[in-house]
Amino acid sequence: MQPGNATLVLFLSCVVFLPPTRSSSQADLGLCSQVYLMHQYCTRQKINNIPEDDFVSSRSGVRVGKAGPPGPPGRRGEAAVINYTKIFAKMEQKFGDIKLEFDKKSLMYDEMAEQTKRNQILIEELQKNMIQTTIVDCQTVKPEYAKSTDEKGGVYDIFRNNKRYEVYCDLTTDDGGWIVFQRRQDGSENFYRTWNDYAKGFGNKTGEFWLGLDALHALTLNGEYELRIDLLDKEGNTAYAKYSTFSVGGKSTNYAMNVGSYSGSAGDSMAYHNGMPFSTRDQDNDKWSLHCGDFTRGGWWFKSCMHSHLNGNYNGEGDSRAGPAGLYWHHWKGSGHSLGGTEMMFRKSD
Ligand SMILES: [Ca+2]
Repeated sequence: MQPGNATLVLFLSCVVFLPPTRSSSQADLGLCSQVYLMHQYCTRQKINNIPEDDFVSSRSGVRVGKAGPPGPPGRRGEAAVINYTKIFAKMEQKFGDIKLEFDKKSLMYDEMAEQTKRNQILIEELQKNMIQTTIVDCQTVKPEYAKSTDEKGGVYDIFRNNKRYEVYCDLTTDDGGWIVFQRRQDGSENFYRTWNDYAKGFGNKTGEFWLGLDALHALTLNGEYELRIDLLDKEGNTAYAKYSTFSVGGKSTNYAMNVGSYSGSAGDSMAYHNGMPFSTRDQDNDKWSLHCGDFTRGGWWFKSCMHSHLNGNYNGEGDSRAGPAGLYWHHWKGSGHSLGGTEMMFRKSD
C-alpha cells in the first residue's frame, strides 16, 4: 500500500468508526489529527524519505494528550544486608593511613625539634664566641670562660686582631688582671731550648711555661703595659720587681725588650738588659764574645751576660764562665743562689 493510501484509510477510519455523538466535536478532530501525525511520523521513519521540516511544520497544532493508566505495582526488593566486615576493613585502612600520616608528621616534628636544638646550641656558641672575641686581656676576662682555675686565677683565651692566645691570668696579685708569661716552680720543664721554641712558647699554663716571644710582641704592641716579676727563694722568702712600662719588639728586632722605671723589693736587675734582643742556645744576639744562652742553659735578653736570668737551669747547672748559673736575680740574692720560683707578668697600665 502506498503511503498516501494508508493515510486515507486511517483518516476514513477515524471518520467512519468514531462514535456519532463525538464525530462533530472539536476534541474528536484533534484526536484524528494526532493519529494522522503519528501515521506520518511512522511512515517517515519507515521509508525515510520525508523531509524533517514537513513533519515539524505539521506539528504546530499538537496538544499533549492525557496521561495513561497507572502501571502495575513494582516488585518489592530483597532486604539490604550491611557488610560490616567490609566497612570495618575500610575504616581500618583509613585509620592505618591516618596513623601513617601521623607517624610521618611526628618524625618530621622530632627532626625539626632536633634541628632547633642544634641551631640553639650553634647560636649560643656564636654568641659566646662573639663575646669572647671582645676579651683582649686578663683585665676583661669573665669567670664563666675560664678553661681552668686555681686559687690565684686561671687559664683563659684572649683575642687580639682575630687571633686567639691561651694565657694564664693572675687575678689576685696586686689587684690582678695580669697576663703571666713565665713561671718556674719545680724544675719540671726544660728551658734549655731553641730560638723557635722560645718564639712559639712551651710548657704547661698551669705549671712551668714560657708564653712565647711572638705572643709577647703581639700582646704588648698597642698601648702601655707594666711588668711585674715575683720571686721566691729556696727558703720560702718572696720579693717582687715592677716596671712602669714593658714591651717586646717583633722578630725583626730579635724580640728586643724595653722596660721603664723600677719599683719593688727585689732590686732592679732588669735595667741592665733594657733594649737588648733575645738570645737562645742556638742564636747568639748578646754582646759577649762567647755565647751567653748556651753557657747559661736558657734563653734571655742577655747583654754581657746578665744581672738577671730567670730561664736558667732550675737546679743551678751551667758553665760559670758566663756568670752565675740557675735562676738568677743579682740585686736580691746575688750569685750562688738559684731561686725556687719565679713568675713574670704584665698588664695594661693606661
Ligand atoms: Ca755573643
